[in-house]
Amino acid sequence: MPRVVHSVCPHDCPDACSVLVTVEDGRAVKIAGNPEHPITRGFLCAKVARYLDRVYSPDRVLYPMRRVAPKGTGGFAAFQRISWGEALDELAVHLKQAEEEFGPESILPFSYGGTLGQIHGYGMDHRFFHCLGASQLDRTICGEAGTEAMVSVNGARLGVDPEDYPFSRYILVWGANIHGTNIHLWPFIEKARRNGARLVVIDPFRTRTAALADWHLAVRPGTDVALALGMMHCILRDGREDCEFLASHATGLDELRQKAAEYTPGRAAAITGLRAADVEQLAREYATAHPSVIRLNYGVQRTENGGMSVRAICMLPVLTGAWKERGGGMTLSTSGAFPLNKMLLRRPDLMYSALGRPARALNMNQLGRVLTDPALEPPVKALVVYHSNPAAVCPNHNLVVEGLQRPDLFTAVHEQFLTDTTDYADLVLPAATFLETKELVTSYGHMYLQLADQAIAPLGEAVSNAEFFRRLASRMGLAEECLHDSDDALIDAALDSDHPHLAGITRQRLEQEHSLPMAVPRTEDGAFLPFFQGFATPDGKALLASRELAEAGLDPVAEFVAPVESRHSEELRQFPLEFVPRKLDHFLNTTFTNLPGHQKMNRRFELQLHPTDAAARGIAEGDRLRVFNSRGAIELKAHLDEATPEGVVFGSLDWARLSPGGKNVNALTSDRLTDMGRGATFYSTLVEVERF
Ligand SMILES: Nc1nc2c(c(=O)[nH]1)N[C@H]1C(S)=C(S)[C@@H](COP(=O)(O)OP(=O)(O)OC[C@H]3O[C@@H](n4cnc5c(=O)[nH]c(N)nc54)[C@H](O)[C@@H]3O)O[C@H]1N2
Ligand SMILES: Nc1nc2c(c(=O)[nH]1)N[C@H]1C(S)=C(S)[C@@H](COP(=O)(O)OP(=O)(O)OC[C@H]3O[C@@H](n4cnc5c(=O)[nH]c(N)nc54)[C@H](O)[C@@H]3O)O[C@H]1N2
Ligand code: SF4
Ligand SMILES: [Mo]
Repeated sequence: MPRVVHSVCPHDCPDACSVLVTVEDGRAVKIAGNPEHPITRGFLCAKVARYLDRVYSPDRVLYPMRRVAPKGTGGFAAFQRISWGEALDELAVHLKQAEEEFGPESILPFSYGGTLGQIHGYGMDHRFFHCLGASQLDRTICGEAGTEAMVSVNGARLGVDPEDYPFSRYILVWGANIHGTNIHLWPFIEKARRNGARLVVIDPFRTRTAALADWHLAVRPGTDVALALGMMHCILRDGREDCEFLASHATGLDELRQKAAEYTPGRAAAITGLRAADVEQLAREYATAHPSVIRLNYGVQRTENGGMSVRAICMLPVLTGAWKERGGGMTLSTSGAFPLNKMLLRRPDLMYSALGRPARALNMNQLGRVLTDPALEPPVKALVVYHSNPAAVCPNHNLVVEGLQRPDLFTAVHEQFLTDTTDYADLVLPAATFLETKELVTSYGHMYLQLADQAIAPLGEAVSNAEFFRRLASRMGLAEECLHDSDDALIDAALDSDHPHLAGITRQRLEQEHSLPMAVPRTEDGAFLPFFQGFATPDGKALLASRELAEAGLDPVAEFVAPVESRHSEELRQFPLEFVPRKLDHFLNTTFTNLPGHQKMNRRFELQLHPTDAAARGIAEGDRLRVFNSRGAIELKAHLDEATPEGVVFGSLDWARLSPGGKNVNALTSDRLTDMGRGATFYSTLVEVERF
């Protein structure tokens, strides 16, 4: 008899879908979006709709393996199958050896977004490494610049509930690829449009969403701060600000006024590549439509200016008082609605028992430097990678590879497939997929906490992340009791909180109901107005000017600062094109890149450029191109498109081992960090292009 199991997609995606898995004789035979879930609404993205191709792929890593060929070679032939016992012994020996010779901080965990599950993604592993006293990983590759910037204005990671979008009359999608990365918001946007809302997209790339919008503004990458300040210039000049809301809900208006005065529409236009009339029109439309909502995602903040850009954008709904209305305000992340007990779940206090202090934190965006810096004390000697693919996703790829090649570095990778990173692994351990585990899942795009039931037994000898670290802790003889907690005990720890948002939410209830809305305060008609009662700052007011930023040497309001390389005329002459190495709509970062069905859905290995830039270089459609800068060179095929802004070119993220020439777009990106949040600056990259 087939049975239907309630699961949840834990991949790095704001939608956190409720997934129904049909299981027959222990095998998953069907996967579908839950029609009863208010956000999932019965459909999955094209990637996960084909998830069974992934679970049952003949390429799955199903057994522990030890390297038998030189580092840098991949494929199953480079490895020999061993038992879990042998694998754990080998790993334990290397961790102990590193600890004894160089201290526990010579061990570095490396994990990120393979799963956002609370138990397997960020639970038991943290306990394990804290207990050892291993280095911490500063996990800033994705959204830290934007998060810090948003919090610097609003005080919290809260935003408009997607279910309130239909109330909006003006939707400004700003550096967010809705159809690619947040598809479950689209039905709510469509509903708003049926109710008369206007949809405007600000994105240098003509995404599918931009093509469907009422208006698309192809801003130059990294210049959004100037656009937002230009809009605020017009709004303040025309007296369209909400004086009453500002008086009661914000500080720093005078400083903002002075700063915005500098950003005339003409100046904003010159920086952003838009027309002054566009800046004027956008400001007028935005400030006069009510309610208005801004859907920011993380595209804006992957630039050197990323923090300042998000900060300036966050000021817009404060200036117009948009937060007062249902369907008004902005959304970058809703993750602040889930106040789980992370202290109890992750046990950072264990670091103090191990070291008497917090362990050092190494920035994941600078993995190459971390692994190759001769001055780093202690050096990293053992690297444990799980649910991440650093050899593909980290900036400055060539330096990362140089580090991973080090013969004295021991690298273990817990994975579902042989990836770019396993090409450098000494040991590969088989990882379970989400169908094979029980998990607690939050969201950064909606307000439901969900529990995923295990649908099928792990394939082969695969184990979940939590189970991997439980086994390793036992093998290393770590007596700390909490390292042996069951998945249920971990879930209970996460839910063990008096926070009002978690009122009435227990594991038992989640086991029965699968998905529960967070108990955030709502108005009588059910609206969630995150900041109407006051912002989440110490004095309840939005900070339009920040003393903390001034102390850190940044502009206290916001300011456009040109990216480092474009300030050097020699660099600019050699590498005059701005390169945006984006994510693809039918992969998830580099997850799914190896599956033939998914590959067919994407346009891959292309450099999209404007016909004028192509003509200047004698490039025609389909030409083989060499794209290069001082960090590296890659090979792509020319795709000419009129919708590309002149001077800007686009590439996309893929596995390096599958890319022509064996290098992916991150061979070109730099490991410079964002102005706020120590984030990655993928979208501030300069290149030149020539025909092969
Ligand atoms: N299909 C799919 N879904 C995904 C992912 C995926 O790889 N594929 N990744 C997941 C992850 S990890 C994340 S963090 C989210 C991210 O979700 P998004 O933030 O939506 O994704 P990005 O592609 O980084 O950026 C969004 C858009 O910003 C544009 N952009 C780039 N630079 C700038 C700029 O300077 N200014 C402006 N205004 N726009 C700019 C890009 O062209 C892109 O279309 O998506 C998640 N969902
Ligand atoms: N050029 C460029 N680079 C980028 C980006 C970009 O837009 N452009 N985006 C950046 C962003 S926003 C992010 S978040 C990062 C993402 O970087 P990563 O978090 O490294 O994401 P993925 O490349 O998807 O790799 C995740 C890996 O985890 C594995 N995995 C999945 N589930 C599990 C599990 O449960 N257990 C274990 N052990 N393994 C699992 C998958 O097979 C996959 O190989 O990439 C960043 N890199
Ligand atoms: S990747 Fe996103 S849209 Fe696709 S199933 Fe998972 S949560 Fe839903
Ligand atoms: Mo991300």
